[in-house]
Amino acid sequence: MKIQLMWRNTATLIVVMMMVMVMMTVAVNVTYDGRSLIIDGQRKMLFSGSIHYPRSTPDMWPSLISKAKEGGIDVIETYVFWNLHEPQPGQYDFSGRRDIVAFIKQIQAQGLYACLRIGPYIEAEWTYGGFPFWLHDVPGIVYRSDNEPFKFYMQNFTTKIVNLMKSEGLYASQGGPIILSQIENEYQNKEKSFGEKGPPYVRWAAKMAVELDTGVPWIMCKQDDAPDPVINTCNGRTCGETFKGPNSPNKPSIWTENWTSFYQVYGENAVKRSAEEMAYQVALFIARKNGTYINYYMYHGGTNFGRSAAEFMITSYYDLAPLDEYGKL
Ligand SMILES: *[C@@H]1O[C@H](CO)[C@@H](O)[C@H](O)[C@H]1NC(C)=O
Ligand SMILES: *[C@@H]1O[C@H](CO)[C@@H](O)[C@H](O)[C@H]1NC(C)=O
Ligand SMILES: CC(=O)N[C@H]1CO[C@H](CO)[C@@H](O)[C@@H]1O
Repeated sequence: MKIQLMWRNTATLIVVMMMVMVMMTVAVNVTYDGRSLIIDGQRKMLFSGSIHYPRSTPDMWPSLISKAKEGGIDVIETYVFWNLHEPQPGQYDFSGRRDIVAFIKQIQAQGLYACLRIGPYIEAEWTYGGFPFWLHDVPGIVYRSDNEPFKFYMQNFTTKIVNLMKSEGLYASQGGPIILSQIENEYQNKEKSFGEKGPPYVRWAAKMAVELDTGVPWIMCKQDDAPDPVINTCNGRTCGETFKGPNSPNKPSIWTENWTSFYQVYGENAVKRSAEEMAYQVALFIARKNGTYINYYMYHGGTNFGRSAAEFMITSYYDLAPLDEYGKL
């Protein structure tokens, strides 16, 4: 009896110790140089895949992520969807499909890294590009420009998300899975329309993000002049040909959106892209552009539920990605 009890206590102790060891988070240092991202002193060649948490249901997340892992993916990339999280100013919602913390923790549980693309303007074929509609009623607001009311709300939401991630210990610098964050999104495409208000906005956005002190690098996609230390990255089908390269010899070459297919609009055909052609472009990007991080956009597209799709978009999103709308290979 006594021996049995001792044995049981010892077994319990071992189990508890193992649980503590698993839960003990080890801060990981993420830096970069001209060759690659460097994680804990090791150079990394990373393959990443986009999965947007609100385009599937939480019960699908574990299997989507594990199938991506089986497919050789190291990093899951997702946008953050402002209008889902702040439907009214200051009223936040992180329930159900909006539970970004649970999504990131699932990525961590499966031993993968995460790239958090906060935007908070994300486009993403999502209604209003992710902006909550109430922004429209803020007096004097001009979106995505050197405009005080806009900058106030952009900083407010970005800070909210960064603080949420920090409070859950989700940055790699805290032992979490997030190794990169993104600010803005393909802004250069639109920058000219803002005239002289464009460049100071880019500088402000970069500085604001860096000052949030996440302990991991920031990126700006399709922004050739991303201010230091923010890394400029490439989006497109043929970055192995088109990317002008990092804007400093100290920044690595990163491809944040490699379109595996394309979004489909009403009345048009699905866009197919062969695995061979994509593999060729990835090889070119590595060989010619010193590429060390490649993200497949999308790895799983999923569903535009309710009225969340942008105009003309069908409810199915990137159904021809490696995982189809329902998560099948
Ligand atoms: C965001 O703005 C609200 C007021 O609308 C304020 O209560 C809150 O503290 C701000 N949050 C941050 C992180 O600045
Ligand atoms: C790739 O790296 C080599 C060696 O560091 C450098 O000479 C070259 O300019 C780089 N190419 C690009 C496209 O950045
Ligand atoms: C320039 C361009 O075509 N950009 C697209 C990149 O991909 C995202 C997501 O598919 C779209 O939102 C952009 O319009």
